[in-house]
Amino acid sequence: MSKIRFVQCGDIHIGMPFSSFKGIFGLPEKRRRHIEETFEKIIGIAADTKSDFLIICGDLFEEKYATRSVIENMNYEFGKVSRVVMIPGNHDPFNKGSFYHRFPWRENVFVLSPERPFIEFPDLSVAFYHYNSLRESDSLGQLNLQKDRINILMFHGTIDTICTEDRYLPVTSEELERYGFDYIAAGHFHNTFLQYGKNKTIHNAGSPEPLGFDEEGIHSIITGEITKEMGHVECRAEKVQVSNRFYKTLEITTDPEMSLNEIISFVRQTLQSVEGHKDMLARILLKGRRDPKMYLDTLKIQESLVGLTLYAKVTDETLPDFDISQISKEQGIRGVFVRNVLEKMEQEPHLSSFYRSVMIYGLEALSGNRPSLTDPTEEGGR
Ligand SMILES: [Mn+2]
Repeated sequence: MSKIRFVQCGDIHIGMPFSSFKGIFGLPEKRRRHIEETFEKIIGIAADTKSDFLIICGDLFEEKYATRSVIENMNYEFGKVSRVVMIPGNHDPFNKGSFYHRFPWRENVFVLSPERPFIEFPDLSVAFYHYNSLRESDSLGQLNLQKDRINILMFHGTIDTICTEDRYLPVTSEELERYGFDYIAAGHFHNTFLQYGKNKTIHNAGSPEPLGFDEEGIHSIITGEITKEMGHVECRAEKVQVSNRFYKTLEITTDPEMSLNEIISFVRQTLQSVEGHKDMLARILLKGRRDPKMYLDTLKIQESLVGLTLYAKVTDETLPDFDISQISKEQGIRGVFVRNVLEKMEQEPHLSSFYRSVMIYGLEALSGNRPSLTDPTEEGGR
């Protein structure tokens, strides 16, 4: 009988620049420290649970940004666990001169790559294979898996996703499961999924420290146990949360009767009602209607939130509450504009929602405010 205990993670992205926060003093550095803290917590879990393996499925660090001293810290931390098996990802590829290639990793650290696409540990009856490298060398056809061993396949890439901009090494779950591996440890997707695929063998840990507003909610790693006896496999895998920090988008609806200070206190209350708000990175979208004469000072709102969250960005998406019928009777340019748009709406009723936007944005421009359209998005790329 063979039995192993393990911790699986991936997509930690140590050294991430957090360029979307670059205008905010100290925040990118703070977020990088958060990632390192989370990495150290994972090491702690692997050590405390006496796991035989820490399995890291790519994107452990940012090859472009990670410094040698950060890599040295990681290598030191690896000394606290039994064995580490890791594969490169698209953010830390195995190139000549890359840290995977040239760094003198400790003896208990094993990097799978085109130079070493598989490794066996006869003492525990386990073997690890690297899908990406085996595919590169066209040798998936000659695996010859030993049935009495626990066979684990490691993979970094996109599974079963056809329509996405981010298609790094796309494969189907069928293809991954075709070779008869007992457990498939995947990375690249930043969300967690367990027991995926027809045979339920595919497990993706996700990013343990969430990295942006496209990764909202609580993130995890996987801890598990695999037992194999007479060819029969028993596998237990579960999600474990390692970081309390989370990203969240909050939509807050204002109405035209509210003063700026009332909006501020409403936003503060909403933030404080979120559990764990001190660990939150919040994106606050102000929606609804507002008094067209009021200047909605988003910076003032933002400043009022300091200390309530790790980060808060306020975006004004409200629409001014214009009295259209009143304005249509005016003599000046506003009156002419509104009368023209109303006439268009009547002629082309199927375009009425379009003309309604024309009306609102036009009136806002005429009242001297710059119509606020939405923000450019946060940094992407898994
Ligand atoms: Mn990644």
